Amino acid sequence: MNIRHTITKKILRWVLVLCFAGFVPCPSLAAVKPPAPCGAVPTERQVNWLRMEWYAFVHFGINTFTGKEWGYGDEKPELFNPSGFDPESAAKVFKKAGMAGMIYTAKHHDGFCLWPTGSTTHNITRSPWKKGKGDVVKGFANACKKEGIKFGIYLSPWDRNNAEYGRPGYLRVYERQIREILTSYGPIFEMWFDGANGGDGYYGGTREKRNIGNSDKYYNFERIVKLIRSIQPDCIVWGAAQHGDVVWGGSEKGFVKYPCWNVINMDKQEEKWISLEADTPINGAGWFWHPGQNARVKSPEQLMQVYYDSVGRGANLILNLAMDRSGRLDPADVAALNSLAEMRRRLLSHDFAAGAEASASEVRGKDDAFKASNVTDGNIESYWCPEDKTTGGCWLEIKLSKDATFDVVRLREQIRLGQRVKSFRLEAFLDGNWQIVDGEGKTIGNQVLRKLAKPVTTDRVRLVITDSRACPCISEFSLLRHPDPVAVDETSLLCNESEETSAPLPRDKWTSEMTGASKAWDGDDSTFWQGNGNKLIVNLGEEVSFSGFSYLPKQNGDFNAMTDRYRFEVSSDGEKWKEVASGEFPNIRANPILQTVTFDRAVKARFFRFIGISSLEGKGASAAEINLLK
Ligand code: FUL
Repeated sequence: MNIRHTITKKILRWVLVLCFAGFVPCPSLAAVKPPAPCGAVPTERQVNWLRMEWYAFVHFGINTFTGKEWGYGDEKPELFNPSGFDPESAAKVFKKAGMAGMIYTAKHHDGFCLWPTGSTTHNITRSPWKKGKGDVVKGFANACKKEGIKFGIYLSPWDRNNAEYGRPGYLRVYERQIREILTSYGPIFEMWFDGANGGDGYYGGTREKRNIGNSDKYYNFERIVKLIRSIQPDCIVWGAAQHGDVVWGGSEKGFVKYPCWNVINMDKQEEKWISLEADTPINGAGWFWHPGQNARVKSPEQLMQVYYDSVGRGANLILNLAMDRSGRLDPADVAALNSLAEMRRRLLSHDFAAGAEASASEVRGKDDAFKASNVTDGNIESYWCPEDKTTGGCWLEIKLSKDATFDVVRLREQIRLGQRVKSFRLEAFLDGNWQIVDGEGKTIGNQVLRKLAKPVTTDRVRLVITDSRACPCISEFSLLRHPDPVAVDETSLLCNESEETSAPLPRDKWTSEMTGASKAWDGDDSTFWQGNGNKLIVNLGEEVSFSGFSYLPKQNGDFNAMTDRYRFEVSSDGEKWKEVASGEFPNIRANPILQTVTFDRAVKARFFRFIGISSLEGKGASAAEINLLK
């Protein structure tokens, strides 16, 4: 006891000597305390997730083989038979692009399970692929592991195949599926619980509409989240009626609204940290692969904008690349991803502010732990911070060693202390004055990328915090340059042999007696035909042979009379009609993209009529564009 006491005293004496000599930071009693957390703070799991920034989504399943976006649930398992499933090349593409991982649709709304589950017979063991011994989930899990990227799972709660759906029996099936996924394939970084519950489906052959009412209540997401936490506590839960960690960003176009808050129930007792994820397909054709989709791939500039509007607003981005019928990524999608990845790399490759001198209107307790230059030290954890009482009117200045030209400013908050900043502006010292170069800044959060109206050349820049929930804690202040567009490899955009593209037929002879009908074939996506009745009758002007049609829903964001169930009929005289197709246009509320319908066989007709059986909202029918396909 005495010996220990003597040793402790000796150590203390040495520490004091070294402190005074300035060799180690002195743990003085007057050490300045860091600010208290403000409101809800993220868990370690959420912080790690936000640092991932972006990752891939892969839609691949029975829909890949039927050309649908939502399967009805009655699809035959025999349809699933990829000729060259190649998860390793896909994982390599994602890794090379700098993506942190991928999420795979192990079960979509059609209920077909792409792993050998014991929960239902509607699964991959019934498909001819690998003589029923295949496991797509395992293929992706192993490929991701090999490439050192993370792996996550989309498991649709809505199951249009299961006979028990809508009843307690299905909940046991679903729980078993979750358990199997979480216990058989190594670490799962995110579980994605889609919110779509469309109603009708096959449901074991009953072919009816099943309404589950309050989905949170039916699925009991609270219990599901507890189950996930008990098996894989590091797994991010997406959706799940806000019982999880992350929610939908509110669009399937890859943007989140700005200002972007990572807290819900702000300033209330039950304030909770929940981050946002923005999802979008890299291809305008939809989430699943469709023949001819290479013509609809988004341009690198469009995708870069998506990056600014998601990651650059403080959310994460999940970018979908669908696999085709062979089980490989579409070369056009890969080329677009590579160009986007190159643009992103160029944007982030040079920070003019790295290591630069910085000063501030004040530093908390004048303590170096909170000094201004923490924002240029490249360490995401260190931060500048003023006194507690300062919640606005403070500034942070960066002084570069020489003039630099930049047009993107990246800011980060130390989110472990909560999201605080409510508004800010950016100023540059130009022609001997401080001039505002961005007066519209609102939230910062994990990061914000502010694209300036035009490039600015200066050696002094200021961030002025105008309002904050509590004293701001800024961890990074970077000055970047928006990259020039990176061209896409053109050869990838050529049609590959497996793609039976359906070319639209000319529409110059079309006529109709219905008011405004021609707006459905004027080649302008922004105009549309909308009828109080539900029929669009068109005279083709001559007999035409065609084997399908395409329908573009209204693009103006108005769901009134937006047709979501249709019947398509043809006639040679405009009097006797024959139905050639009927069905649904799935998911058009969230994703109003071009819908393509292929008939069983080609038809010859002089008239067609497009009948809206139901619409998303209100009465009537509408179409922005209709085409007949060869
Ligand atoms: C939506 C689904 O309905 C789509 O089919 C797609 O899977 C998308 C990612 O989520 O809610």
